[in-house]
Amino acid sequence: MKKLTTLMMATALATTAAAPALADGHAQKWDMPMAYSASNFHSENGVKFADCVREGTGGAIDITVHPGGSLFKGADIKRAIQTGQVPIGERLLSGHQNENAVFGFDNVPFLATSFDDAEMLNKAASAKIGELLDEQNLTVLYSVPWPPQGLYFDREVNAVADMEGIKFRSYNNATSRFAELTGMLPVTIEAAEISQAFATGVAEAMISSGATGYDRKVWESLSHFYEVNGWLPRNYVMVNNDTWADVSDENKAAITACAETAAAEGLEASKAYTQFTMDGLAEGGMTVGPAGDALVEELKVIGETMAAEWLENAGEDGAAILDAYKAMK
Ligand code: PCA
Repeated sequence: MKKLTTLMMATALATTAAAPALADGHAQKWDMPMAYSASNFHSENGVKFADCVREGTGGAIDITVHPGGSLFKGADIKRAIQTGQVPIGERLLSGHQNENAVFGFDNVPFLATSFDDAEMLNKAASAKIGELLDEQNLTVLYSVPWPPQGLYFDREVNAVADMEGIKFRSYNNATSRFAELTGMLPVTIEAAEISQAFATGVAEAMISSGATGYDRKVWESLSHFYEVNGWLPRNYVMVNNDTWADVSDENKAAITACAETAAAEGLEASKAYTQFTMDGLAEGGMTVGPAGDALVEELKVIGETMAAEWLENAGEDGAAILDAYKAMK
């Protein structure tokens, strides 16, 4: 008994010594839900961010990443952070265009089709996005783009007419709208569930990055990936405003520095993952290559319709983002 007490005391002392920054002696545990698979670059980047925060705050803030939609599904993560069910989490912001069309700024077809342009568009939008999210009790820590979006099918497709009646997996309102305009049938499915959806025929096509098709091994069900470079949607890591207000200035500075690193490293990982995952799709047996010129022309017409609809819905805020972006280009 005496031995055990001594051991416990020694452990307590050791713990205190290792974490001198903790005012009350306890680390704050932050659960961080993420929607995409553990092996995805966003999730790996999130784990590195959590490690950086743990180290930078001297152990005061201990973030545990829950990837793959295991704690909350993608669609529920933003609300969970807003309401304080979790202090922090990651979400594809364009999944919330129904709340405010401006949240879909990074999903306007053919507006920003390269990493450089997507970063510029993000610069043009970030102040407004930060303001809108703040009104929803959220503070943005960092955001990272997905690789360019291309079309996946279970068959060869050379024209929009070939898409008629195909069951199309969508991940937000804009991708559902894309399906409607191309004569496909949209069904919204989380990335974590697409392998199953394609295997069972619930879906036969989607628009996404090479990354998501690679992560979910879609070559088991799909045969073609057409590079379209339609847009580069972004994932946002956000913290609840009340949680953030309770963080000391010193720890806020440490977390902000980690967020800057995560934004920069996430961007580089996304770039590197682009070719790597397209090669992976080809190795899996898929036909991978640019969409044909005729198809691209048709997609551009549909893109114009979607861009006009977005601008109408996003109003003055949307127009201001477009103006700022064009001025930078
Ligand atoms: N992957 C995510 C969103 C964009 C992407 O490339 C998905 O398909 O759900």
